[in-house]
Amino acid sequence: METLVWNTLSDDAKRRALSRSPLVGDDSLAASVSDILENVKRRGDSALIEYAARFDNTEIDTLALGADVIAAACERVSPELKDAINAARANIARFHSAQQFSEISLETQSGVRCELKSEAIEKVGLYIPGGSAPLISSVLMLAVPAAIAGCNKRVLVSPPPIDDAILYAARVCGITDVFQIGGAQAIAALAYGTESVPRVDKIFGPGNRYVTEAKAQVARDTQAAVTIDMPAGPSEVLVIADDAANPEFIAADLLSQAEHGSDSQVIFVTDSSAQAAAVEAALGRQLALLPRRETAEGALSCSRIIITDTLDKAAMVSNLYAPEHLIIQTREPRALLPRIRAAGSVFLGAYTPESVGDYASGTNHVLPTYGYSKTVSSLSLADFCRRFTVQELSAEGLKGLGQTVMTLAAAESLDAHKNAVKVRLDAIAQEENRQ
Ligand code: HSO
Ligand code: ZN
Repeated sequence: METLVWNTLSDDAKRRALSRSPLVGDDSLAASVSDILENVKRRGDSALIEYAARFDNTEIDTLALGADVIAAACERVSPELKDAINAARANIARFHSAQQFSEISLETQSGVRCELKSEAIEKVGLYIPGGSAPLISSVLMLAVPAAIAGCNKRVLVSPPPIDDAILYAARVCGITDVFQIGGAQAIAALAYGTESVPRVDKIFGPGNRYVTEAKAQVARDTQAAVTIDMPAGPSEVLVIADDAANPEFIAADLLSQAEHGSDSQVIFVTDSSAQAAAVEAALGRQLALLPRRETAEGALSCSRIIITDTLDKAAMVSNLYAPEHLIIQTREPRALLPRIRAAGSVFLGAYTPESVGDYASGTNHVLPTYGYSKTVSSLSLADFCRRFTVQELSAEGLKGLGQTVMTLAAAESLDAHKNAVKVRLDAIAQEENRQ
């Protein structure tokens, strides 16, 4: 990993030190995704079956997985893995149940009542990637809050063949609608609906660049009226540590993120050059033993070690980068927390590896990447709900507020608005005169 000393860098070099690799999105990607969307919109299920053969090398004749197929898959999952899935599910459920919205109802002034309410999104689509690492944990991170929020229709899609443990995780979360479709075509099916796949209101979940591009395109399609969870980029971690931290722990955390993909980015910030050297050495040792060494090496080649003169500076560097995951391994990790302005999820202390949040502590692992943690929040129960307001005025309330509204409406030259108040105030005055 490249090692940089922060206060020797020019402004430009500082920017480069915290830059991410450009997202690979080109015109040809956009065009092939839009072809797939069109094809699914036009031809529905038969297009999806063709794509399964072409892109997933799987001949299928039905898209939906029946309860019998799911039950048989669950039988094949080991008791040990089932226990782990159940334990993780319980913690995720505990943390997300505690996020229940509490309604607001108050009078902003006498006779003017305003309320804030929340309702579950009716139909949600949950995309689970397939491939070399079946993301069982992502099923839990999406399906648990969807169930707690009360989303009526929860549709899970994943490329065929779907891993048995993914089906088990879906079943323990009460998901019954499972379709073996992946890639951009799965996003199209969720956005537009087909003969067998129901159309949904919001699409969640990670995916490759085709999936990400498809989510972006359907979200822009006003005809589809579908929204997505959040913008997605490669996964990343930033670790802040002082000289007291264990370099083996730090290296292990950096590698746990690096093994996700060669486009993942890991950054290590420390106020100790001895620690920087110790972590480099530990990385070398641990990397040699990793089955996904090549992937991790790819990620490390565009990752950095940054040396700052103080831990406060390290926090400032982290805020500039706005990482998806931030791990703090210092003598007093909590003391640094008030300095942290932007991070998707923070892991405090020597005994809190990112892995616990990835799987089982209870927090959600769907987090803003690519610097979006400056404005976008960790996935939570609120993402499966929509909020709306209610207001109710008494005659007294309108008498108290009416003039303010009429003055503002007149200033905007919107006479009909003013009139909607005036006709009522006149009626109230007439009624009062009659009494
Ligand atoms: N670190 C990933 C989540 C994950 N890790 C799933 C393991 N499985 C992105 O936050
Ligand atoms: Zn991970």
